[in-house]
Amino acid sequence: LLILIDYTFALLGGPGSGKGTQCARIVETYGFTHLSAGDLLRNEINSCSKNGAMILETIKEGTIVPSEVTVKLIQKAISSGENNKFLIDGFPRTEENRLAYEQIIGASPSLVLFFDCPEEVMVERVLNRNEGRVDDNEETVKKRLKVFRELSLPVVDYYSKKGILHRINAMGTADEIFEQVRSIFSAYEM
Ligand code: UP5
Ligand code: MG
Repeated sequence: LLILIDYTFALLGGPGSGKGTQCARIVETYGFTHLSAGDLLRNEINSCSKNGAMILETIKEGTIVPSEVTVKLIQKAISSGENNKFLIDGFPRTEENRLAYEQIIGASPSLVLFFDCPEEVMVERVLNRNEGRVDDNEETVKKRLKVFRELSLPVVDYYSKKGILHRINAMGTADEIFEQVRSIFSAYEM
């Protein structure tokens, strides 16, 4: 199976760092297809799929769903995407995720945006969100931050060494953050 992808940009950052918010703006301005790994997993819970119960437990714990499950959902979403420009939001979040993506999809992101945000700001945003997410409580947020530090930062480091990482200061207003995103995209002549 060959999937032709023109651009795959990954957005990484801790819980509440603003990935989803900025993705919505990028979609509006640049016409990308937004694939949030977390949303794909939450859809699986709601559609009562065979993995639903396992995914729910994993998200409640703030740990990581087995790579194969997530990669297959992303692969399916890519093949039914409306265009060939994808924003992969919140994935890969472990080195194992990254390798599974490379092996199964046979590609890697062409650019990675890292939303760098102090932990206390992330916690405040998540706890104020009020969208009824099972993982938006103090206990789970602490676990999500720990997982981010221990498992996701090495992925950020990997892309940084590869020279495709752009660090974004994720503090400030959504408008200010989008200005930074915009300047990166304009360098790509998007
Ligand atoms: N907000 C946003 N920007 C703001 C700003 N500049 N100033 C003030 N407020 C701002 O933003 C969070 C909140 O802050 C919102 O209320 C927003 O209005 C406000 P949002 O844009 O939603 O941040 P985001 O980075 O998307 O935060 P999210 O909580 O979605 O990040 P996570 O990475 O924690 O969540 P995700 O959905 O990606 O994953 C959830 C769980 O799924 C994981 O913990 C894990 O268990 C599982 N998962 C996997 O196992 N594997 C995967 O590959 C992906 C997920
Ligand atoms: Mg999100």
